Amino acid sequence: MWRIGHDSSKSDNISALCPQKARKSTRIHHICREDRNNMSTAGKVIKCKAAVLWELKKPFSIEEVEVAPPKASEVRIKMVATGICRSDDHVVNGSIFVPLPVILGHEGAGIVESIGEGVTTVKPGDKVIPLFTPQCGKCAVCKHPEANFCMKNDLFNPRGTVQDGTTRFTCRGKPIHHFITTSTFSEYTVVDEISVVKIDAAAPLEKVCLIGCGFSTGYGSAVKVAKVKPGSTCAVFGLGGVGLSTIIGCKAAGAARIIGVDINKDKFAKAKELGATECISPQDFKKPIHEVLKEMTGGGVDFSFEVIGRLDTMAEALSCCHEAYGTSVIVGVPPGSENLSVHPMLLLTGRTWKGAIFGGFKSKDSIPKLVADFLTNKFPLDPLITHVLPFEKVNEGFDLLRSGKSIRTVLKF
Ligand code: PAD
Ligand code: ZN
Ligand code: ZN
Repeated sequence: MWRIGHDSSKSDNISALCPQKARKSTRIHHICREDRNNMSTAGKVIKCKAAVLWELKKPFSIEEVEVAPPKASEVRIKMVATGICRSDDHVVNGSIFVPLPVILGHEGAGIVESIGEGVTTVKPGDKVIPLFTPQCGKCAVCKHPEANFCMKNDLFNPRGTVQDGTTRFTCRGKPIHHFITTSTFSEYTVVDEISVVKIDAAAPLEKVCLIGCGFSTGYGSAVKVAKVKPGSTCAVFGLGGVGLSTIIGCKAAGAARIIGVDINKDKFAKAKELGATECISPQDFKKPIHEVLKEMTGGGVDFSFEVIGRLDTMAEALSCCHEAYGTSVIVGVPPGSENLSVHPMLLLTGRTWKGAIFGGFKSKDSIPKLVADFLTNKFPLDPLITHVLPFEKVNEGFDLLRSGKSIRTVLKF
C-alpha cells in the first residue's frame, strides 16, 4: 500500500539545497565544523547496538552495527528514547512493504552527535526529533499552504536509504536499510537535514519522542485534518496511542461528545480519562456499529476517525458520520494491496472523506511548536506511556502492543 505513487525527484542531490555548502569548503570552515562536532566520534564510524529486522514475522535481533559518519546535508543522532508504533509492527507482519534487512523505529528523540557539511539548522548537542515525513521546503507539497506529505518522503516506493540513495548502516558486512528516513531503533542513526528538527533544550526526550509520530498524528487528525468544531460530536475507532491522541485533539477543539469505539474494553478507562464521553464495543451489538452510532446521535456524528487500519472499520467510520455534513478521516494504515469499495451515494449526499499522514502537520514547522505546547501543559503525554523498557527489550515491547496490554512502550537507550 505504501508503494503507491512515485516521486521522480527523489534522486535530486539534496546538498544543492544548502547555499552555505560552497563557502564551507575552506580549511577555516572545516575546523569550525569539527570544533562543533563531538571530537571523539565525529568523522568516524560508530559501532553500536541496533535492532535489525532480517526477515518478516521474525523477532528483532539486537546486533552490533556500524554507523557511518554523516555526509553533506546529513546529521548523525545519538538516540535517547523511541516509542513503538503500530506502523512498525505493520512492517514486521508484512502489511507495509519496505526493503529488508532494515532498522525500524520512527517515533524517537535524541541528541545530535555530528553534522555533515552544509548543515545549518542543527548542531552537535541539540535535542532533536527525526521526521518520518520530511519537510524539504522546496517541493510543490512543501510550498502548498495546507499539504504536508513532502515529495522527499520515503513512505511510498520506499528505497530504505537516505536521500543520496545509499545507506549509512552495515551489519555483518551487509548494508542495512533505513526506515522512512528515521531508523530510531539504533543507538545512533543518520538522517538527512530535511528529516530532523531541533526542539527545546528543556524537553524530556523520553516523553516528547511521541510527538515524532503517534501523538501528533492523532491530535492533528482532529485539530488540523478534520478541524473539529466546538460543540460537535465525534467517534474515534481504535483506542491505541494514536486514537487516544485523536481524542485529546477532539477535546482540545471543544467537541461536546466523543464516542470511543474499540473491541478491547480494557482501553475504555483511559479513553474516558482523556476525554471520551462514552465508549462502545462493536462486539456488544448485533447490528453494524455505524447504525448504533447513528441511533445514538440522531442521524450520525459530525466527525469520525478510523485509527485502526482495517477496511471494514474504515467503511463503518464513513457510514457513521452524518450523511449531509459528516466528515470521516482515515488515520489507520490499511493492509497491503487491498481495496475498499463504498457506494458513491455515501459521498453524494454530502459526506467528506479524507485521510492524512502525520496528522496533516508540516513536520519541521509543527514539531517544535508541539513540544513547546507540551512544555506549557497544553496537552498530556504521560497517560499514553504505559511501559518504559531498556532498548534491548524491544521484542518485549512489541509483544505488549500485540497483546493489547500497552498503549505506548518507550524504549530508553
Ligand atoms: P494500536 O494497535 O495501539 O491501536 C489500535 C486499536 O484498535 C487497539 O486498541 C485495538 O484493540 C483496536 N482494534 C483492533 N481491531 C478493532 C476492530 N475490529 N474494531 C474496533 N477496534 C479495533 O495502534 P496505534 O494507535 O499505534 O496505531 C493505529 C493505526 O494508526 C495503525 O494502523 C497505525 O499504523 C496507524 C498510524 N498512522 C499514522 C499516519 O500517519 N496516518 C501514523 C501512526 C500510526
Ligand atoms: Zn507511527
Ligand atoms: Zn518537500
